[in-house]
Amino acid sequence: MMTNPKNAKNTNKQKKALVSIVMGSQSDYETLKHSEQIMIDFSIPYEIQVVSAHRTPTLMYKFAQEAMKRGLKVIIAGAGGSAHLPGMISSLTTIPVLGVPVESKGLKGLDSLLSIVQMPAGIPTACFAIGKAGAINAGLFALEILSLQDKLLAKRIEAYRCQNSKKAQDGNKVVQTRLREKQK
Ligand code: C2R
Repeated sequence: MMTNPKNAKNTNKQKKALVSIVMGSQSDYETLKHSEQIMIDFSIPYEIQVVSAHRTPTLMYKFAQEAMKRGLKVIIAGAGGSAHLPGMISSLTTIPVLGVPVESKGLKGLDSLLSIVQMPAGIPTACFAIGKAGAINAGLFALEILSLQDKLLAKRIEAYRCQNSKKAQDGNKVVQTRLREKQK
C-alpha cells in the first residue's frame, strides 16, 4: 500500500539534526526551501542557516570543521553566482556535501552550476540541477544516503516514487483524452 510521506511517522525520534542545509545568502532561501520541505515531509531532523564562504568565512570554517562532531550525516549547500560554498565546505569535512546551484540574475545559474561542478580531483562535491529541481533532488538524495542505515526510510522513499509515477500516468491519461477529442 502506498503511504503519503507527509503522514508517515517520524522514523527517527532523535532531535539532533542529521541534515544541515546551508546557503550563501538569505536570498537563496526561495530555492533551498524546497530541500527543507523534503526534510519536513519525511520528518528528518534538520537545521537550516545562512553561511557564506565569501561573506562569513570564519563561520563557514567553524561550521564545516564541527559538522562531523555534531553528528551531521549530510550537508546540502546552495549558492549562486561565484558559488564557492559547497566546495569550500567539502574541503573541510568528509561528510557528503550536496551542492545546489542557485539561479543567478546575470547568468541564470550557469555560473553557479559551473562553480560547483568543476571541483578538482580529490575533493568530491555532488552537484544537482539549477534551482528548484536541484534543491528537491538534493533533499531526496540526502534521504537516500540516510536510508542506507534506515530500512523504513528506504520504503518511504519508494512510496514517494510510486506517487510520482502515478502522477505521471494520470498526466498521460489527460493528454490521451485531449488527443482523442482533437481526433474526433
Ligand atoms: P545576495 O542576494 O545576498 O546579494 O547574494 C549567494 O548564494 C547568492 O546567490 C547573491 C548571491 O551570492 C551568493 N553567495 C555565494 C557565497 N556567498 C554568497 N555564492 C559563497 O560563499 O559561495
